[in-house]
This record gives sequence, structure tokens and C-alpha cells, in this order.
Amino acid sequence: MRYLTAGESHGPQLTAIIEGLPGNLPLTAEDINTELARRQKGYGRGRRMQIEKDRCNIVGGVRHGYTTGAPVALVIENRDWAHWQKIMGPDPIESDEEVKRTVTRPRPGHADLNGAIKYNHRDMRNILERSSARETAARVACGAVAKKLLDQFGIKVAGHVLQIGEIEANRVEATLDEIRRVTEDSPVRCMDPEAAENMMKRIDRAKEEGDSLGGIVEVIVEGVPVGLGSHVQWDRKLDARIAMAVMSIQAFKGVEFGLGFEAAGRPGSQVHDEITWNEEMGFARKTNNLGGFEGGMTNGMPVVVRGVMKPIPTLYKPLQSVDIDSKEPFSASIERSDSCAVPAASVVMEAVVAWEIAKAMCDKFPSDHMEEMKNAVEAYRRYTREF
Ligand code: EPS
Repeated sequence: MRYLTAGESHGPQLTAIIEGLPGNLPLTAEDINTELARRQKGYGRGRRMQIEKDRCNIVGGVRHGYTTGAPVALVIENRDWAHWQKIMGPDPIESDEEVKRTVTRPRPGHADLNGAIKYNHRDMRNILERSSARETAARVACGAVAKKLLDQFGIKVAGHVLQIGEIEANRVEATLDEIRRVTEDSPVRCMDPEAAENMMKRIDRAKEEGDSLGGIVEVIVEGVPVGLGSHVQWDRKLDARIAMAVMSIQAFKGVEFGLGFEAAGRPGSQVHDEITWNEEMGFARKTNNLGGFEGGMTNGMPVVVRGVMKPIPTLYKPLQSVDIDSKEPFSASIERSDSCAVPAASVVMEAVVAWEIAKAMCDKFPSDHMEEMKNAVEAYRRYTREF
């Protein structure tokens, strides 16, 4: 199973094609739209989110509410395209025609300069339009399809925000359903209400100061069978694949599982999770310090993964850079931007983690249709319980 996305931030639309889904998976545009709406919320977003109201059109691979087994094609229109048609249109232009909103001043921390050098563009709009986090709408759409698949097997995914700027949330004991419910009502998708208030105040201050904020997001997946991924080859380790998926989210700079970096400071006796067994459940672990992975394989405990997002590079408080034409130093020009997109990133991270788990399920239980896959998963779950 794989997907590709295409489309620019201010182009006509985002497009995604998903290949390899089993037939007979129930799927509607509404399933996807619910997730798209979740991504659009969040304290700290800029004015663009008032323009967009993301809706997904399914334009291939689904008929009468079920996948057919053919590639699933998804389209999300950019409403803002109406204002950008001349600037972003695909047709050739006259050589003397002035191109509006040409970008020659790279933002520190953005893809602008590296991309311009790599692809030989004097207008960095050719880079920033695609590197923009607008693309995450397409990934959330694909993640919604993955969640729908996981749902068939009782596998649940939830994300929440642990930190924005220097404000850290206290750990709250909660079930996955509680996390889903509470974060949906929190403007910063945080389980700790006091920290949430402080996060919002901190975002207000960053906005006033023309600055931006990053943070930490945690995603938890429950109901995952033992043995997804494999220890036998480096690129089959599922934790490694999830790490790549998380790092591929725009602005993400770090990933950890379970205790993560904290494990470095503890002796082994306080890191490794003791093994238990009972008749009903089979094997389990007393704790989950390793975040659901041993040897690149799931161990049946919840997958717990955290991602670090850097602050968005588009700043109202300009940093120093150099114009690529004049080579003169300048203070970066001011562009419309979000001051904090960490709450939205929580939804994006859920999507990419869900995708990797769904893909690993399809790798382990290759099936042409859902009935076949359900039988295979059920038989395997029985086998693991009885092992
Ligand atoms: C983004 C800049 C802003 C964000 C955008 C990502 O857009 P604009 O340049 O149009 O103001 O709003 O995010 C989205 C459009 C989105 O859907 O998340 C950027 O440069 O990455």
C-alpha cells in the first residue's frame, strides 16, 4: 500500500492517489472531511484557515460507499486559488509579462534557498508552494482512509499536544476515547486544562512579538497485533518507518518512542518492560517504557510515539537573510503565516502514524478484499493468544 500527493499551496487543488487498498472497505467523503476539519482547527492558525474549508472529493476507486480495489483518488480544492490563478497558473506566460509575488528573499529555516539552488529557480515561489504545510491536508485525507481500515480491526489512534513553546502539560491518565473527546474541545489539543490556558497565552504573546512557536505532540495507537514490522532487515522495522513518516511532516525535527531520550539516563532494569502471561490475553508487558516496540516489531502494547515540531519559519519579526538576485542582506519580508500550528500537527501526526500501521497490517495480511483480511487477522489474533 502506498500513496502519493501532488499540488501546491495556492494552486487549484491537492491530489492524492492511494494504491493497494483492499476492496469492500467502507469509505465515504464524510469520513475524510471529519478529519480534514479537525486539522483546520487550533489556536494560533493564521488568516488562511478562514479562507479554506477543506472538503474531499473522492474521484476514483470508491463506489456506493465501498472501495473497489482500484486506486483511490482524492481531491481537495484550494479555495484561495481564486486569488492566485494568474500567479500560479500552469500555462506559459509572455516573456515580458510581470510575474506578481515573485520570491527572491529566502526565509531562514524554510526550504526556499536549498530548493531554489537545487532546482535552479530564481523565483522561490516554485519551492515554497510545494514545501508548504498545506500539503498536510492531503496526508490527513490519506490518514483518514488508513484510520478507516484500522477501525475494521478495532485499532484506535489518538494524538495530543504535550508542549507548546516552553509550556509543558502535566501527564493526565486517560483512555484513548477520553483523549479523543478532551482534545476535540481543547483549542490547543491538550489534556491538561491549566497548561492549555498557558499555551494559548504564550501563543498570544508570540503573535504580538511577531514570533512563532513549536512544540511536542504524542500519538498513541491501541489494539495493534504483535509482530507488525520485522527485525530481519533494517527497512522492515516498523518503528523506523514510523520515525521516517513523522520526520517527513513539515517542520518536524525529532521523534521518540516510549521513554525515548529519557532511556539514556536510566539503567536497563528501569527501562525494559517485564513480560507477563495470562490465559485470556496471552503475553503482555507490565509497563510500556519502550512504546510498543521491541526489535522493530510491535509487541502488542500501545504504540506511543512523540514528535518535535520546530517553530514555523515565516516570522513577522524578520530574521536576517540575503536576496538571491541583489545578494544584499535584508530583513525577511513579512508574509501571512500561522504563529503556531502544533495543534494541527497533532492531527497530521495521527494521520501519518495511522498510515504506517495500516500499511504494516496490509503487509502482514495481504488481501484483495476486507473479508479475506478480517479472516486472516482473526486467525492470527487467535494464534497469538494461544501461543
Ligand atoms: C503555510 C502558510 C500559510 C498557512 C498554510 C501553510 O498559508 P498562506 O501562505 O496561504 O497564508 O495557512 O497552511 C495551510 C494552508 C493549511 O492548510 O494548513 C506554509 O507556508 O507552510
